[in-house]
Amino acid sequence: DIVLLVIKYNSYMRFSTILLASFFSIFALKGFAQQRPNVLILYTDDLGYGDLSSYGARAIATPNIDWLAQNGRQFTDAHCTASTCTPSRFSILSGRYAWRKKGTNILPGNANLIIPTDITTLPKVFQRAGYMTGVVGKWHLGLGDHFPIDWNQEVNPGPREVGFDYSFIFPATADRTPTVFMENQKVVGLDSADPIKVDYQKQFPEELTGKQHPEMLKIHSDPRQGHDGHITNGIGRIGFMSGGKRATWTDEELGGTFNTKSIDFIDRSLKDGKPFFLYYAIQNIHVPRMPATVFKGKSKLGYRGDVILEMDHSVGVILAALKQRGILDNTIIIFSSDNGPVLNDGYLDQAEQTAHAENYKPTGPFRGGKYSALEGGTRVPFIVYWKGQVKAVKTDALFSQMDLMASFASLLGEKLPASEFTDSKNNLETLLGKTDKGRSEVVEQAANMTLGIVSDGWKYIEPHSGPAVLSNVNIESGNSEKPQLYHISEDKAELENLAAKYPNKVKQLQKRLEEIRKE
Ligand code: NG6
Ligand code: CA
Repeated sequence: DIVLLVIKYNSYMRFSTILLASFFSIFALKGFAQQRPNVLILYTDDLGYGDLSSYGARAIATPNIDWLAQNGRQFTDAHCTASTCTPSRFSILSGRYAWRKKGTNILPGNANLIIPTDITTLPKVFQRAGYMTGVVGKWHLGLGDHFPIDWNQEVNPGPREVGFDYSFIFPATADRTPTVFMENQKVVGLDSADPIKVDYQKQFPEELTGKQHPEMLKIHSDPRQGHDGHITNGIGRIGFMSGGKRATWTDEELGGTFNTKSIDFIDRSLKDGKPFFLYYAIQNIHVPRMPATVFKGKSKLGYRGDVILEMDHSVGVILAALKQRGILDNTIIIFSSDNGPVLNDGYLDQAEQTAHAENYKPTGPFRGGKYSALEGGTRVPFIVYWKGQVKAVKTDALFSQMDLMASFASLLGEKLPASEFTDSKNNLETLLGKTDKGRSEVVEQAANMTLGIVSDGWKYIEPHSGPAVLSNVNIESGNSEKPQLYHISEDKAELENLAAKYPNKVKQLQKRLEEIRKE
């Protein structure tokens, strides 16, 4: 009897174990899928190191981003790869230095896609791991593969071919035509009776431009800097455009629209039971700075300050949405910027005057800014939040946005193909605060293609001709005919050129830069 009982018991156990096991394996997989963290990158445009109260700004308060900084890991030495937008975005998405590839500098609004469609990208790493991937906001990486782009059809290749399941973007910048939204690579609100044409050389006969009709403008462009082409919503743009009257956006609605589209995307991923990867490329605080009406006049810093407040509010809206859905704790949030700050970038919006009056320094302790080879060009705010996983401790570790690809691949157990060269390094431990050791070196790219290298506390900037100050934007370029060497860990503002004093250090860094160039 006992034997029989044992046999019965055993077979019962075996059966129920099989049942339980199959139940658990389905369940466990599902559970695993649900537990894998969502990843949200909040990538702002032209936000400087000194533009956040958590990074020392006094004339402005950014409570939502500060909350991320206080409860997450705040980097003080993190870099975008370039001091302008297109190359930095190329790098964060492809894990490669943009200067390795021709034609990756600031793109016009009618350029073709510059990210090859056959390479591994940051969103493709997430796709391979079963994530739903999306991009919302500013694209500025080109669209299509032939010229001219037909804006009245779906434009391929684009974000989808780069690895995004969903896209809601504007093609280039807010100051470039075409001033339209595109959802999954089709213009939103397109009217076939009013087809869209874009040109960057010549004006369309029926078109009104800022140059000819300044009386139609609600914000004036700086005559030295153009932005006097097509008029949309009382603002002159770079480039020309005809048609698409119903499709053109209103600048004041950009922030709210992108927030809504981001949250809709998050909801779809929840419905599908998939973790999400969202690259939310917030269009603020790039020119034309045209805050939502409720933010106009809210800061002491003119429209530039107002759009910082609006951008911070957007972060708050997204945080609240995640919290409401119970997924804030299981979402890794990264906040950063694509290049350093600029006050006058083409429109007379009082940014310079108000900053001056408030003794406001958008680059914080650094010199230079957007376009520059100096540190203000690429050292940007960088915050990582992940509840319970990332300790709320500041770090001085050197970090590059380009490393997100290899680091997330490591987190997700995805291998980057060995045959494919990338510059992206697995620095997951640095990202998540397991170590304070960062990269040993990083290359910085200026708008004029000057390269600099930061290595073990030193920075070398290669000689380059050109003015020391970019007069239109009033930013120090970092140009010098002579090699520059700074002890950057001590001399943050790059005030004392030590090249003559340490010629061997100069040689060593020159050599290293050449090696990296040839990799
Ligand atoms: C510059 C524009 C500037 C801005 C920038 C791109 C002029 C004189 N200036 O060429 O206004 O649009 O390109 O900014 O045209 S970025 O953040 O997208 O790199
Ligand atoms: Ca930018």
